[in-house]
Amino acid sequence: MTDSDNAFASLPQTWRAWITENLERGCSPLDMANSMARSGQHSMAAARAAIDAALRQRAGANGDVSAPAPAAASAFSAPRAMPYIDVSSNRIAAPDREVEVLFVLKKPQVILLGHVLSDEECDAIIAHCGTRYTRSTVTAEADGASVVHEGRTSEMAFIQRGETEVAERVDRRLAALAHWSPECSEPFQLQKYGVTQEYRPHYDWLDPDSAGHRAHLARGGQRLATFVLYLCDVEQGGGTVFPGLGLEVFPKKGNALWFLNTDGNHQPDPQTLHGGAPVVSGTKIIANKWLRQERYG
Ligand SMILES: O=C(O)CCC(=O)C(=O)O
Repeated sequence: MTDSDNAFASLPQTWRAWITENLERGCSPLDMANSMARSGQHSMAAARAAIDAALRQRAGANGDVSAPAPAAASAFSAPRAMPYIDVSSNRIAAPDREVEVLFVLKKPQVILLGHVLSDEECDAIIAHCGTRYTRSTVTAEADGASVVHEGRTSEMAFIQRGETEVAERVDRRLAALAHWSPECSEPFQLQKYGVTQEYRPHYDWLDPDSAGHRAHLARGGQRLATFVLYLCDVEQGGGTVFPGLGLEVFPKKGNALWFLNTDGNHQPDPQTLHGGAPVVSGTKIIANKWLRQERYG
């Protein structure tokens, strides 16, 4: 047995069982290494070495002759694909529309895009959802259920894939802008805020250490990036705020705010804390689009 194989074999039985079980469930090696490191019982390097060794052992047991040579193989060495917006020019030619780059914050990446939707598209999406809104919910950490929360007082409505031509068109446009398959994203979620309504600061990424979030991670993986589409202007208040960055973006009809929720290894980025400030006057309607690691639904 080589030293690197020993990294797995020398772990206590409970950790070996945990690694084996989670690999069988298809968990991401990096998420697993992070959880091991967060337990305080392993360094990140030791956790990665143990998971690599377990993966090699599995490949050997499955007779996988295509598995890379043991010493060189690592589940952690390859950079992972990320959605991205090409901001090398001040205007982006999406397939059916020219979009403006209004600002770029580099780290964490936050980009404001103008003219992403036409006024008619915004109006059509709002009209399509009509009166179907219900009180907004959040994902419960304990069991993943959708629950009403005092920190999110808006109302919400969903547009399923294929439900309306205009949403499909915008979906394809966003996918092209983000260089990401439209199938690796959640359906549009509309949020409507009346006066005083808000969504207090929170993260969009799903926490691999929360049992409730794990159920959602199993369906499409992590939320890598967020688009917030502003479907109307708001008279006063209702900005999208990033308290840790000192940044507030005010809604403007047709604009879209983009931010990455993870680092390049698909790990949650704690700098992405954000929220919807209370509306002071008027109504705010946005559509959220979350880009996932894998095909969703
Ligand atoms: O209302 C906003 O501006 C942000 C909304 C948001 O963060 C969310 O719905 O997750």
